[in-house]
Amino acid sequence: MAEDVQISDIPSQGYIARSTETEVIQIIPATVDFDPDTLNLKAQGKWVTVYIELPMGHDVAQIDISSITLNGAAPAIAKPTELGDYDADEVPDLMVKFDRSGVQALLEVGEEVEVTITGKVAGITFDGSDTIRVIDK
Ligand SMILES: [Ca+2]
Ligand SMILES: [Ca+2]
Repeated sequence: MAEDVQISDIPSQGYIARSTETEVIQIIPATVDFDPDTLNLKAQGKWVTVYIELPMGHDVAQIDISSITLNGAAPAIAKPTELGDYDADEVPDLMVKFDRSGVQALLEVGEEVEVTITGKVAGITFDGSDTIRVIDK
């Protein structure tokens, strides 16, 4: 497993360095909120929603929508997206949507299911995850 190593001398950039066996990759740790918090695999719906926040020094407006995937597989939908501050914490966020059935196909029932969002902002990879509940009834 790759380990996350904090680089303490550049905290304002909010980078972490992730070491693999062959290289060190610069990753921006994103804050991700997957909505809904409880996903019912039986429920009908068109989309699920994800809000992405980046650490200071990175601009969510520069996120390349086409680079965003959920669990490395489901691509974000090109439209609609929205820049805003949905949780009113003064950190700008980007809302993206994913095809609901495509996401549901990737997830299994569980009380704590991790959903990971990765993508690129200004050419640099970011990732972040949220924990949701997945039910099937
Ligand atoms: Ca959530
Ligand atoms: Ca926010």
